[in-house]
Amino acid sequence: MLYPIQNEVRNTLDLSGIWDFQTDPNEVGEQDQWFNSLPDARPIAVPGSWNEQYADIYNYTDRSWYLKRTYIPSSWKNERIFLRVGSANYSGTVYINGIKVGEHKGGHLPFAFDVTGHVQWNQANMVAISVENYLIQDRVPPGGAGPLGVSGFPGTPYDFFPFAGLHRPVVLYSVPATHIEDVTVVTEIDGQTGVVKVAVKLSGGDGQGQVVLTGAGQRVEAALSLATGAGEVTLRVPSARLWSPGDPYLYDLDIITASDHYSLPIGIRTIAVQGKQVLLNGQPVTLNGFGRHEDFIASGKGLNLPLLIKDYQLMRWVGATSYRTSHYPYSEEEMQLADREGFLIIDEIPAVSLQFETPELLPIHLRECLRAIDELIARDKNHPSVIMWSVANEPIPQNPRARFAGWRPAPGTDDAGKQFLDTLVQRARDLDPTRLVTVVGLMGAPNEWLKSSDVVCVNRYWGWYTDGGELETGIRRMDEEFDLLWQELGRPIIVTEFGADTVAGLHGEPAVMFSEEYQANFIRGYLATAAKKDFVVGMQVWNFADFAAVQGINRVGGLNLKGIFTRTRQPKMAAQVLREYWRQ
Ligand code: BDP
Repeated sequence: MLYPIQNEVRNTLDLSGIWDFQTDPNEVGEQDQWFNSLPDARPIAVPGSWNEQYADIYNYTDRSWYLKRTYIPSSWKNERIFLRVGSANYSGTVYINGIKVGEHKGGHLPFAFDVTGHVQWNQANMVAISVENYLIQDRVPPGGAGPLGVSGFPGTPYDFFPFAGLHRPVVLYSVPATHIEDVTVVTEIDGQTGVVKVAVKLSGGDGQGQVVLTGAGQRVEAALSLATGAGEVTLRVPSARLWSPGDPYLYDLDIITASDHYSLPIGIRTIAVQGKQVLLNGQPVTLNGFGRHEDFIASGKGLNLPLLIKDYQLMRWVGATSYRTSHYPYSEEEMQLADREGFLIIDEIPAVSLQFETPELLPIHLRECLRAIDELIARDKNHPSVIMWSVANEPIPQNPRARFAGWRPAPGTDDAGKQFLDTLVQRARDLDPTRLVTVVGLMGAPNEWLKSSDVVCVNRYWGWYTDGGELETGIRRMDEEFDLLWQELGRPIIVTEFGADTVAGLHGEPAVMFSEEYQANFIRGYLATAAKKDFVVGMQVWNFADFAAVQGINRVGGLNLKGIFTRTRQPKMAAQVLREYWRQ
């Protein structure tokens, strides 16, 4: 799933803009041929969620149709043409000129269909995409209420708004008939030398190629044999300039074949776990930063480029160097920015709030999760910023709340979950042995479930969901639990979530819950405690910014207010605490 590029042999035609749109609550569109024209269209922006563009469809997540007319340049006539959708949440069905070319399920990963045989020359082409985000159980993430108390309306077991629509660009692109279909880059370090292994797959055909790496005043190249339609070559880069947050240096990699040319930026780096530490290029690193969301006013989960730049600037301003793509893969444009800006990313599939108690759902959820892992790794495997795959966020055991209070289940209760999660971890490792793999754990969930992770990632809310208002007690419990986790699991620990809902502008002396002071103290307390433990290698605050959640009694104004910044990106007091700690 290479990112489409423009060069002398490849073309892209971005269809971002205003499209025609209509909801289809009665599912009549297919039968009434809405792929040709919509009976009552209104304008909508692509990319963007539909929910915040019109008030009457805020809570609507069923099927809707998008239509756009476009010409295709006649210079593309002898090329292969694909229609690529960056993200249709949850499922997208694509038509061109009235012909259905394919359907994709899974809301945050790109898909492309070959439309070569269906395009019209010298007249406009009608592109239609129907999208639905039914909140039903046999999906990942599943719809319907869950046991954690975050459910509201619309019903979800997870704590973010189920935005729907075409969230990322829709692009037509052309490639030569015989083209480079896939590129996999793996880097190693041998003394001062960077070792860059490049594997290339052709779409069909064979031949000879060339791989060229340029950067840092050097040019290294090698011939590539693609005799069987695929080939591999190893480049050795003397005195390599390594990629790191302090110096996110990117080399240009060019792959040239008889008919095609593909380029991508690459970083030379390694990542490993050793004892208490995570090592980047052999040196210990810490992952200080955030759990985030793709979320903003009006655009919802739609790609919003100015917002990306702004958010990176704010993350730098507080001294963050990492984040997790909670709770689904983020846009490709964002991953490219992370490479360039030197952020360390935990890249997560949408397996949030899964439960394992309904035997009929297990194989369905497993299949969806495995597909998401396959597609995510295919998409993001060449990003130096991505150092860890997260295959689940907060899988939920039986009786989660009772477990906080010390209740213990009968032996075997958690086995189905363990088997499920271990299968996901193993899949990620098999596909990509060069990165770390983790499962992000819920408070009270069995530590058994974390045993196969390379790094122990836990979300903790001592002092908020438990011991609310008793911050000292909460922080003491965190302190004790850190030691227990280390004793039992013996792996470096990252707290991938900790935080407190905070109403910007609400102050308190004493610092009561929801005040800016409470959040500031909460974060200071956690950071100070973590700083005493050499096996804690990262603290990621929940959340970077306030974000849209479903409506319910825990979510004032339909928002989760744990942001360090408000939804409009103004800092709360806690931002200064982070600056003190992280910019030292
Ligand atoms: C955790 C979830 C996250 C929630 C957060 C919270 O992983 O998605 O938003 O707690 O409650 O359970 O704020």
